[in-house]
Amino acid sequence: MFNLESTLISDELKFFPFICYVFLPHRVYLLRGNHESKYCTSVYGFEKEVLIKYGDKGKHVYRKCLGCFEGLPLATIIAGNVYTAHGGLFRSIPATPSKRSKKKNRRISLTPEINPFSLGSLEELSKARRSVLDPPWEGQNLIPGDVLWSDPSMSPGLSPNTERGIGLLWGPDCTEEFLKKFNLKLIIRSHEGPDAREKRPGFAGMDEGYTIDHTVETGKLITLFSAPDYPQFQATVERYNNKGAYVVLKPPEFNNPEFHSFEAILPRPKVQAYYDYEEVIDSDEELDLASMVTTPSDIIVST
Ligand SMILES: [Mn+2]
Repeated sequence: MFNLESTLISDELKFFPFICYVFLPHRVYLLRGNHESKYCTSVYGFEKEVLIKYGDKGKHVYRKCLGCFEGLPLATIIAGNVYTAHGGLFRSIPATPSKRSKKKNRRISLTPEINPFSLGSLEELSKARRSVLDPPWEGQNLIPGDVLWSDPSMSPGLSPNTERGIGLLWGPDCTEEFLKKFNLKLIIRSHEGPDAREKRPGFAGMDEGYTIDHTVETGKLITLFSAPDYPQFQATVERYNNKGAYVVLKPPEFNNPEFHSFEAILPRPKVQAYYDYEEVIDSDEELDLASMVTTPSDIIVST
């Protein structure tokens, strides 16, 4: 199992699993990551690279890629034991209140101690509308954004992921609740490379390509990061030189991962960035939410 981050074509590692998936659709399972969106592919150079490399067919190719991204599954359960997703856990979305109760809720929401978040169920996840070019951070369809953008925390409970502007932070208690409730043993997610981990005190670094984040009664939470020497483009000469990793899960339980770390080939082959990485924020943090709004005109352009 690999868990990658970059969406640049230049990063061929990303496209290798995709090619495998195209040729062996019943053998290879590919999950969606937060970079498989209109917003991230436009900010981090993928769109520009496609438009330049494919010339007058560029727009068509880019639209087809977005169509693939939109159709990718959000999560999998392996052998009934292992939950895998790019970001992680997700909230429960209560049914839309009627106009009358909405008014009532507004009054209630003044009480600060009420926690509006509770963990979502696998049934809610399976019913979520995943066909969105950019998972919304507001409104009713919040599960896709949570699954793709959330991060674990060492503090208990569920809270908004203010650093990213979308998704949640979940504590070890949520990991335990989720594993126990759905009779699972292991959560494997990605989404945090060495640069993101540097800003997360309490968590291990990503030097080896994986970390064990929560060890709870029922099982474990693991972060698996398969992009070595990440990020690909940096304004500074100094690099993280992190290893990437993949895991092998073996029958019958599939819940005791065998970790394999690997190094990047150095020096990296020379490739173009197709975005201004000295200006654009380092990782995929602090979303520019305003530019992420998919307006009806965007949809027309992109279909
Ligand atoms: Mn990510």
